[in-house]
Amino acid sequence: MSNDDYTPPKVWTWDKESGGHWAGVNRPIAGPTHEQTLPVGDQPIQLYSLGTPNGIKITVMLEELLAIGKTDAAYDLHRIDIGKGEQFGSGFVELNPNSKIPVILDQSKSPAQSVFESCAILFYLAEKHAALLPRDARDRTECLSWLFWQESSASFLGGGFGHFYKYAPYPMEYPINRYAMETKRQLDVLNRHLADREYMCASGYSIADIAIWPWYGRLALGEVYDAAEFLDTASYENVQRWAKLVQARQGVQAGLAAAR
Ligand SMILES: N[C@@H](CCC(=O)N[C@@H](CS)C(=O)NCC(=O)O)C(=O)O
Repeated sequence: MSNDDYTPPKVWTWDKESGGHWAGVNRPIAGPTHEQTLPVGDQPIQLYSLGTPNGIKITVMLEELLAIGKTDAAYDLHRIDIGKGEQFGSGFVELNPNSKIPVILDQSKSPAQSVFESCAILFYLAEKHAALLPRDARDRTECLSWLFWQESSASFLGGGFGHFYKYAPYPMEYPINRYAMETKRQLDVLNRHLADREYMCASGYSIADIAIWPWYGRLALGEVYDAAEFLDTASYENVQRWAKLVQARQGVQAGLAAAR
């Protein structure tokens, strides 16, 4: 296998030996691969997750809520080993047909409410607790714009740049160039936006910061994909300042520790 000897076939078929870090678990079909009942604890929130950027969002959110006295945010964290394919267990797929962490089950509702997609979980928890999402319509709209920005942008960073820079079976110049360019453009979007504000939204710290920091904040600080030098993240000074400000929060530190 090399960079230049591939001609796409007429009809794509699944090459199980395609290599790369995730070749053993990635597949082109949905649905469960095996029976597996999920563990359930006593706390109101059951979180099925892992210490990845999307997983960290939720432990940070829950720890931030606990820090402001929202006792209903107490949670049991059940680790889902995505490297072993636990996201394809029947119990997990029942909660998230998309087979990706994180997922929550809110047992304080009757019947219990499941929520998947990390930003939907952040929004759900912010609504439930009336916290970390501004009430004012204008501020709220701004905050939701950045929340949705994160969700659509991170696939270029994670599935694009991170995949080809870190997980692909061998380095490929074209996709690395393509996704490094887009990642740097996104970092510049953030850098310009943060030039005249402390946090992502004018109203203050919010779920937009909680969604964006585990990806772009930690990338800037050299903690995602070991790519800080390659992407020259030090040059994004406003992102650096914001990333350190968010990182210093007690809830963020607690959320990181829990996710580890
Ligand atoms: N858009 C989803 C993405 C979730 C996602 O990609 N989760 C990854 C880990 S960060 C996963 O579970 N991967 C397992 C797989 O692809 O099989 C979200 O924000 O919740």
